Amino acid sequence: MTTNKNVLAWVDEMGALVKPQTVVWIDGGQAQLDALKQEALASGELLELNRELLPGCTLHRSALNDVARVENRTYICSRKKEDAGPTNNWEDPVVMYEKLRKLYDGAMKGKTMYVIPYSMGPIGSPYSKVGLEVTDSIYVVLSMAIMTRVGRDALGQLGDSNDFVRGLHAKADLSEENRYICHFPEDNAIWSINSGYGGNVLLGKKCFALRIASYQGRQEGWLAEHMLILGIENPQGEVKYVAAAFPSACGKTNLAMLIPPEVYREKGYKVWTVGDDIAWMNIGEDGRLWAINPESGFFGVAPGTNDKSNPNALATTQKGTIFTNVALNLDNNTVWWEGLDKNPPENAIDWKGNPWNGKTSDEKGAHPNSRFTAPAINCPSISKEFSNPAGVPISAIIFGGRRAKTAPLVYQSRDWNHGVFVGSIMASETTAAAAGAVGVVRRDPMAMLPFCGYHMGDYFKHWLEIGKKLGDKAPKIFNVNWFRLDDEGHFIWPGFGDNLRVLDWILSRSEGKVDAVETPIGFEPAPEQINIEGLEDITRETLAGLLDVDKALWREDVANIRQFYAGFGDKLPEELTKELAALEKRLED
Ligand code: GTP
Ligand code: SPV
Ligand code: MN
Repeated sequence: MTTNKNVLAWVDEMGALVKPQTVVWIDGGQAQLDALKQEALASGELLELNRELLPGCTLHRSALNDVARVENRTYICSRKKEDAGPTNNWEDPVVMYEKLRKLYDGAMKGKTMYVIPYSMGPIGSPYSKVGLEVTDSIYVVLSMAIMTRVGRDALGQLGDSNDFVRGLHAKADLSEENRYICHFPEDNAIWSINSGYGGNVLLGKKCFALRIASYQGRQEGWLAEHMLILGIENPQGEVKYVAAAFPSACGKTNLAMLIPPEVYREKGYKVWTVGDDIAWMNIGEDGRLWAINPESGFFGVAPGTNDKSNPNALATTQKGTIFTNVALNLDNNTVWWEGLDKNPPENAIDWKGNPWNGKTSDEKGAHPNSRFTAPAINCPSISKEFSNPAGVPISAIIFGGRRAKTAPLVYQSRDWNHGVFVGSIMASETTAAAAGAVGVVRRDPMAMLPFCGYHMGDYFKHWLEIGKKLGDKAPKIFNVNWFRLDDEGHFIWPGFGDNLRVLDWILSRSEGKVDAVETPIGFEPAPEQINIEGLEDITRETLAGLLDVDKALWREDVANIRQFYAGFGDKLPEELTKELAALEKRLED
């Protein structure tokens, strides 16, 4: 399929290590993918769902101990420990390669090794990059074919170049003690073993498009970010784009596909989805920041997705989708998850593969991190710029987390450097997207804590430098929090489609069209500047509460940030230390 000597040599080298019975190259054609799907159906790796209701859709169950990203088994193996920084696990590449080689040795004996060439980003875009993944899993092949542009086109994009990311994946025996997700940024390499869960094994996604790409972006002067990209079309037909970074399971997919509230729809507002998880952003010839979505599908959280919260996501999953770890409704051979509707199936199989009665069981039918892998082209709100090689120009950057208190509904940073500070102090309650405790507040700068492939102090510096290059063409930077709770523990803000009301203010501010109120943490709308027309339970007073800045809480936060910052040592840019001191000062009065 290719004459690229670098590619051929690398595939040979991987084959010699894992010793498969056969090697199959993925060409990207439908015939081959269909045949592989049949093979997976025959072996039980995939289950076919109702052909009329969910055409082309399948269900997959991963091993019970393998249902989320494993951050404690994820390593950045740069030559120098310092280059991985305090937020990453590190091991010397020589040591790690040696250890892993033993695990991979013969790991594909008697099996097929699939070679997947793929492009992250539209074919033909100067911002796209090519990767190769070898794997022993058909589930991985079929998922990669949804999530990325696989096959001959990707090899065409690469040509004779040696500039490709080398991904080695083997499910091996799924042993937890020997599960490793290792990145070698200086070698453009990713080695993943003993997992079959999405974020650990679809190597184009977090491993390449964030961990390796963030490292590349720093060398080459661009940004690889954990951000959704969406376009907002106003009644005049002008579309403005924003990029937003929220931690895992904090609302990127939902925001990216939002349906405007009725008052906005009536006026002619529309929202267009460009990406739901990752943005690669380059400074364009016009000096502005341009973003592409390197992916071609959505690996979205299933629970909570329904025809009210996210009808576009639900529609996207109705054909050609792989569901992972959701419940199977035996009555009609469809899928179910918590929050899909109020009518759980009685005659079902839960995500673990056991008989399950949704009406009587105390257990969940779907895993909290169960997912759908769906083609982006299915999405009713997909942007016509989705595959534009140039990307889309970004007017505003939005950071946000899941905070019960402290962070207000929205605020704007004072300038770019302050915006970088706001991103760097992001905090959020942990979710089921990663193994470990859920609901614990942790600092998650730019939502990149688990995904930055190098020292985070250097990452902040890189952001500051990009700001200098962008100058007055830089997007404005904001922070949002949809997750403030009332005293009874309910979300105060309705969220989802109504988040457009906040985006509306954000866009007006980026265009300098509206005033704002200065607070110690940044600029906020006055309560009457957020359009609440048509919202039943939200009054001006509720909004005032949502926008309230509790100085005592923020002072506590400052102390916590100072501790967090201390971990970066002298790599922490002075600009950020200054911003922290200035915030503290403003909180004093
Ligand atoms: P990853 O794919 O892990 O990166 O997650 P994500 O950031 O795309 O999160 P997603 O949009 O899938 O949302 C995760 C959870 O947050 C779901 O249970 C949603 O129902 C919930 N959620 C999303 N948006 C909102 C919102 O505006 N308000 C509230 N209260 N919940 C939301
Ligand atoms: C996330 O956890 O942020 C995801 C899912 O988008 S995974 O691909 O598993 O990382
Ligand atoms: Mn994500």
